[in-house]
Amino acid sequence: MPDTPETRSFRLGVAGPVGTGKSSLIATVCRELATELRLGVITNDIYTDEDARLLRSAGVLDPERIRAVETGACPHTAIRDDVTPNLIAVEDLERDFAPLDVVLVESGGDNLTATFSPALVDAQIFVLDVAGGGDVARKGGPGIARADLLIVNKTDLAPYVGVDVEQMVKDAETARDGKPVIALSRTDPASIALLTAWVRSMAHVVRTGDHTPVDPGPMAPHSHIGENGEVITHVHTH
Ligand SMILES: Nc1nc2c(ncn2[C@@H]2O[C@H](COP(=O)(O)OP(=O)(O)O)[C@@H](O)[C@H]2O)c(=O)[nH]1
Ligand SMILES: [Mg+2]
Repeated sequence: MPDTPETRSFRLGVAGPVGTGKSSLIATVCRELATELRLGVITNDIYTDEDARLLRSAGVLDPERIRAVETGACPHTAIRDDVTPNLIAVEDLERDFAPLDVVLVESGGDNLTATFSPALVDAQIFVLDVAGGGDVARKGGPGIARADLLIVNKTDLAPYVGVDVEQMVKDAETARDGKPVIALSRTDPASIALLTAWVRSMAHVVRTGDHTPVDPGPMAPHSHIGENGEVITHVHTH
């Protein structure tokens, strides 16, 4: 079924390394915006539907609006190179719950440099956390430098891991040429309000056709451990 203005949602990717808080951020967005915007969620997991189950059990959205794509050994392939299973999942969700305003797509998150193809999402958030170290933002990479929004998450943990949040945000802003950075914690309502305001305004810009999806760029060469324990090393050329 072709996209029509009635069924096409704002597709928002959420990428970033494992454990930085992508699922939690999606749960927060659902909790805050589910009465205002019609939402759906797609998760990408390697072999399971763990993230989808976690989000369903959070009780922030009708469980039927949360679906999982199982990606196999190389989860970023499903958000960059062969986005077909994800596109089908998004379009199915859009059709089953038409009309949806926003579909959030969570990446499998195996790699610091994995980002979404603009063929799959209209805009993307890249999530770092303070526990990953204050210098991560300075190191850059396509998601950090060019995602539409960068989140420095779990700021409540900063005192315990010796990270200066203000400095980390400054470093990130320098790496991003002025594109937005939000220091976020699920315990800080003011930071959550900044996040929801960004989602709301991006949904509006996408709906009015004033946004062109941008590819943050190819990821660095990297290796994985395959299903049978073998090491797979490869590059993505686009
Ligand atoms: N202290 C703190 N922990 C958080 C926050 N957000 C998420 N977490 C925790 O970080 C861990 C990983 O979160 P999750 O959302 O599963 O990360 P994902 O792998 O990126 O999806 C979980 O134990 C969450 O409870 C936060 O703002 N503050
Ligand atoms: Mg997750």
